[in-house]
Amino acid sequence: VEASIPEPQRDAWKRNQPEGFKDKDGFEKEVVRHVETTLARSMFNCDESAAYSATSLAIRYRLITGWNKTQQRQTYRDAKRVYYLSLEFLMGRALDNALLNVGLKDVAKMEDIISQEHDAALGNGGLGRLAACFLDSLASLNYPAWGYGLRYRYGIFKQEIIDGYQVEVPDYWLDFNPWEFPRHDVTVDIQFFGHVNKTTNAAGKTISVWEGGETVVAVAYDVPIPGYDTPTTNNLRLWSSKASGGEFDFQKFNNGDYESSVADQQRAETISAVLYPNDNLERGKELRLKQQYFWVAASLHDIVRRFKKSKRPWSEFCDQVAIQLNDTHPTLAIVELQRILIDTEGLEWDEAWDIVTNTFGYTNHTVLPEALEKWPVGLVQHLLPRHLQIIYDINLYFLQKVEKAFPKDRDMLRRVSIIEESQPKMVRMAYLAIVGSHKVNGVAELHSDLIRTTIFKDFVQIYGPDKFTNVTNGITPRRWLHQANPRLSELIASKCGGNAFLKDLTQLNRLEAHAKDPQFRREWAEIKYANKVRLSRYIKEANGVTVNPAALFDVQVKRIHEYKRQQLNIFGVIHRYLTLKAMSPEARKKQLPRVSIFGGKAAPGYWMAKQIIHLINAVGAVVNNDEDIGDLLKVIFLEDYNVSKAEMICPASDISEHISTAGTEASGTSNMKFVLNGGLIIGTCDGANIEITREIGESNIFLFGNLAEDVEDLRHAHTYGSHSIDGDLDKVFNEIEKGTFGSPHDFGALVAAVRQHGDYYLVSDDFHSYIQTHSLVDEAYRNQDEWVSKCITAVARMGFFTSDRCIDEYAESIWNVEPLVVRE
Ligand code: OAK
Repeated sequence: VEASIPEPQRDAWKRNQPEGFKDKDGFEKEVVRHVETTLARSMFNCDESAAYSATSLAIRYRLITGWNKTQQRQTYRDAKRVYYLSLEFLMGRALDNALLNVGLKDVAKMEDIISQEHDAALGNGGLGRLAACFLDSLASLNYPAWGYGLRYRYGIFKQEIIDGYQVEVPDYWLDFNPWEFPRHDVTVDIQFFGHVNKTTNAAGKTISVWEGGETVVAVAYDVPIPGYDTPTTNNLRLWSSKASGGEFDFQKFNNGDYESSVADQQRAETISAVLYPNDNLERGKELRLKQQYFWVAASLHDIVRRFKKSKRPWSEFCDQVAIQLNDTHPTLAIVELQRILIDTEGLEWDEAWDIVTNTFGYTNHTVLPEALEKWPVGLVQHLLPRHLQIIYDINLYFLQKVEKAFPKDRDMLRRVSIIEESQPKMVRMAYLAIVGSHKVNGVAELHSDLIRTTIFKDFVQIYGPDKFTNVTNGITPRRWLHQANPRLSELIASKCGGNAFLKDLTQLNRLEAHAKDPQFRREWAEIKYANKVRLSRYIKEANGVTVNPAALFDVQVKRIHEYKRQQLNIFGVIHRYLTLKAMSPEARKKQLPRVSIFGGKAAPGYWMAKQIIHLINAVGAVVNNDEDIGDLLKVIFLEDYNVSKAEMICPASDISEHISTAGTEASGTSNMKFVLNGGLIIGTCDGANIEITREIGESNIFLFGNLAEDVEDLRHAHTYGSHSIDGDLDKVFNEIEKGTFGSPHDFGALVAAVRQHGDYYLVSDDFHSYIQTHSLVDEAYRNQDEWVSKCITAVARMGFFTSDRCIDEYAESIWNVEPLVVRE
């Protein structure tokens, strides 16, 4: 680092190294200093919110020093960097994570202060949270890496439940954000609209010049990402949009055209104003495409600028830069880099295209047809005229190759064309991403197999199987075990030789020897119970319902989606309720008490998902107040599920539900979080459930339901054969229709989806097996010693599911990058 500082400044730098605090006293002094001089408040009226502000300001000082050094080191050593482009980073809270990662967690213990922090909720669900886990692992493994995203003014909406219905409230989270650093000097002008001119350049070559019609400025905001117990603090750069030419156009303003001058400003700021709240769904809105290009163009400009500083030839670009596309949202980056290379830098097409394809990797996160991005050609033409030309050229050269390789297969060209010849014509972003990348990966084995054999099978024919690979998802054990469940983490550490397992999760296997140790089991169970008590208190506060912490806690928290099948769960709950009601009081006394806990947001425009939320709440209102039932069954919907709530909920679950229709959930990552926190799973053979089963053993998981390979035939039979509904499910429907849970009209669509509309998600086909498997869960839970042993064994075998392992796999097989070890 020292050598990277120019001579005249080096001496001053050496003499003035920031010192920071070294112990608890020094830390406290810093906090008080911030309360009094940064916040300009007296310690007399330092409330918890001010304490949070001052504490985070004290801690961030430590981050900044490590961050500066990391950036200097990475620049000086000029090693290959990874750029992770994601439209979502679902970070959650930063303070607790920062305390842990920089090693100050023991200096400052303060739950009340930590809980003052607003979640950074710049994401919808799995895809965004995965990006956040990856940033943690990249830094913790010392990879030189940057994240690039958008700085939304509003993250995912806050969910309120009013009369059982979801109501969306804006999430303005930027009031006080000590974790971001505006870089008003790092800006990029981004163009939209306009037209393309052909001119001749100095070398006499005809080139295309894009004259944009509107310019918006991208301003960088940087967020430090500290690694756990490493000297690396990486950077997450988020772009914010603002009008070019300052706040508003003074010329217009002075001419009296106030409205239009303000309108320009607002149009520009709108680009980064709000996160689209859809999970696994693409709605094709113009503003969304603007967001994508704005973010991608700013990021590429930044990456190219950094590369050019190194004065290397273009042929070395892909030795210095690896760019990962988190789903197809950043696919325009492929086109933008090609445009920069041929239009601005004057490279020949083939040379440029070689660089482009060697730079990009594409991760697919869904096979759901409604989530596969397509943009109308006319819209792309209007917004990005030069890019559309390049897309057509990319497609032309690609199809020429395909035609050569498959001369007799005319239909192949139609099928794989990047342009879908529909009315209107569409650009197929996933195909563009495949053609422009050197590797394509799915996120769990089944999912990677499915993309190879279904949605992308023609491309496997064309490129061969090696271009398609699998990297099974993982989670960071720092946040999802140590931070979320400190007592369990401590107990594990006591048997695994300290905290080393947090950096090498396979060391959890040392727990296995203790799975049957009665004393260890007792301590384990006691921690689970305490976590359930904590959640029960929260439920009492938030929902006003008293739940028994000794009951079996059955949790399903995730985005509400028909394919994730919360409807199957609530129908199962109704079935349980009816079964209990039909019993004699004596028989009831022998039943195991249960708490069914739901949580999750529905996309605001997803009507069926909102019906599901309403039904859950309606069932809760009846069941929770039924005196016959008492503690035997409680149904809870937790409002506004988010990352910090997940940190409280995961440690408190006995069983969690991962029950998607087989073949629809690409991976799932909360399944991993629940098992790592000593809970078991009830699930289908889908996504990462399959690999979790392989790792932890079939006897430690409750699998049920039809397999992915049977789904197509079953759906076909629903439509063309006779479709009979499961008898128990029929009884549930009849009860709903009797009005037991309020006006049956309200839930008609949920029933009709199964009875009349082909039961696309196979709820009826899986119902019997689901109910039976829940009986097995009850039975297993009665034997607490056995149950706890299963939980311990499962945790011991979860080492594979750390995001550290994922990142090493990406680094080795896709990015070809290495950690930057510190030599100082
Ligand atoms: C969101 C928008 C478009 C496409 C996919 C998603 C998404 O969130 N997919 C989810 O990604 C997670 C991380 O890979 C997976 O674990 C989930 O199964 C998948 O639904």
